[in-house]
This record gives sequence, structure tokens and C-alpha cells, in this order.
Amino acid sequence: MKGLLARQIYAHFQQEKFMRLRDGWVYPLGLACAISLSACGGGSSSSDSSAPASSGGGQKVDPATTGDVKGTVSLEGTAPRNEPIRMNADPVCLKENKEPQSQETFMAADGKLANVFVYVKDGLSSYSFDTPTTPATIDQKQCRYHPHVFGLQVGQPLVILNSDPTLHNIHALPKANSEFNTGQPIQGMKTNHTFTKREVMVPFKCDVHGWMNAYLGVLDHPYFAVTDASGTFELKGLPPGTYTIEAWHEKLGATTQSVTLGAKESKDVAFAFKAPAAATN
Ligand SMILES: [Cu+2]
Repeated sequence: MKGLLARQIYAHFQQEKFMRLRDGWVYPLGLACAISLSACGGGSSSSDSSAPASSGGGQKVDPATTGDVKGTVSLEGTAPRNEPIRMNADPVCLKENKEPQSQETFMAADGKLANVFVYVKDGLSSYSFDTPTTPATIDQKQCRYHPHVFGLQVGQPLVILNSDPTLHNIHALPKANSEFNTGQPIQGMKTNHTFTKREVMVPFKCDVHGWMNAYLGVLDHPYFAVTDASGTFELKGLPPGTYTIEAWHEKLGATTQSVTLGAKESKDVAFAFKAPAAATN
């Protein structure tokens, strides 16, 4: 009897929460977007309006001299359990995900860590790099961000895509760049954005689905990578020089190493993070 009452109260609470979300916010936003697509990012838009100036020292990389830095990122200790995600607040998300979902915070296997952003933090100031015209893409699919961790260059277009038949609201929370908050109520919607300043990392969240999060590294050069399932990364085509390489993880922070690369040299770099102490409960 007590259990039944508790369940009823819980169900009532959940329903009320969903109604609040639906009536108080989702529908008016959807309507506003239908009236003015540009206001909700339906067209091509950028909150950082000024085109990025060519930065750096002006020197161009000579491809005849370049080498590579590659390596792995390890996780020492036991990876904490990823937080489970409950998608009850949106029936569309629930329908899109039949299996139980969890966060992608610690993607570790065999002691190697995925979703680590590895990049040249320092050592390239005498060089200038062309701005890529090929866009990077972040997709909102099955109520998750794809990719979860990624990088692009200053001035390079970012295409924000909604592949789901539900409203997503991508909310970027940069410190150096301009904040933006774009509702995409219709499946297939695309919005363009460019970042004008180097920034590692820019967090993204969805204001509709509290579990959705992603991280973007914005750099003024092309030397960045995200570790794959086996914890490996590769920074290709680096000119000779001495570099600070940083490995960044959303919960474990950042760690750096110095690497000196001769002409046409290839060097291996191993990063290691320590797993947080196991929870005591
Ligand atoms: Cu969402």
C-alpha cells in the first residue's frame, strides 16, 4: 500500500514535470521558431560576427620537413561507473533508445582512455594556418551529441544538425567566444556557427535534455585529435620544433608533456590519468 502510494506520487511528479516542460517552454519556443526561423538559428547564423583575422607568426609549414606525434592515453586504476541516463522526460528519446543509456565520461577499456582531447598547446606561434572551409559537424541524434568530444579551427564552420524528431536546444558555454543558445524544433534542421577565438574547451549542453553534453576544442592550428576506443591519437604533419602537448579529459583535467621533434621525425608520447578513488557506498 505504501509502495503503491509512493509510485503514484512519483508518477504524478514525473507527469507534472513533463507538462511544465511541454507547456511552459517547449511549445512556445517551437512556435517562436516557426514564426521566426532565424531567431532560433534555423538559417545560417553566427553570434561571432567578425571574420577571424589571420593570426600567428606568418610562417608556413614546409611539408617536406614535417613529422608526427602519436601515442596513447591510459587510465590507471578502475574507471568509475558512468552515470545512468533516464530519458523519461521526453517520450521521443525514450523510444529512440531501447537499451539503458549512460554518460560517456569514462570510456575506458584495457586501461586505455577514449574521448581525450590531445592537442599542441604551445610551440606554433611562428606559424600561420589556413582556415578550413570544410565544416565540422555536431549531430543531435537519439538524444545524444555526436561526437561527444571534438575539435575545429578558429573560423572553420560548425554545422549543428538535429537528426531527431524532437526539440533540441544547443547551448554553448564558452568563456573566450560568444555564448549561443539555439533551439532546433524540427528534424533535419541545420545551423552554422563559427568561433572567433582559440578556446579549450567549449562545453555544450541541451536545455531540454539535461543529460546531453559535449565538448569542443577551438584551435588556431590543425594539430588536435581525440583518442579512440583504444586510447590512441595522432598529430600528423608537425613541423620540427619543441611543443607542449596537452591531453584534456572532461573529469580528470589536463596534463602536458614537452616534445622536441626533428625534421621528418615521428615520436611517441604516452599520457596517463589516475582514476578517481572508488566511491565508498
Ligand atoms: Cu536535446
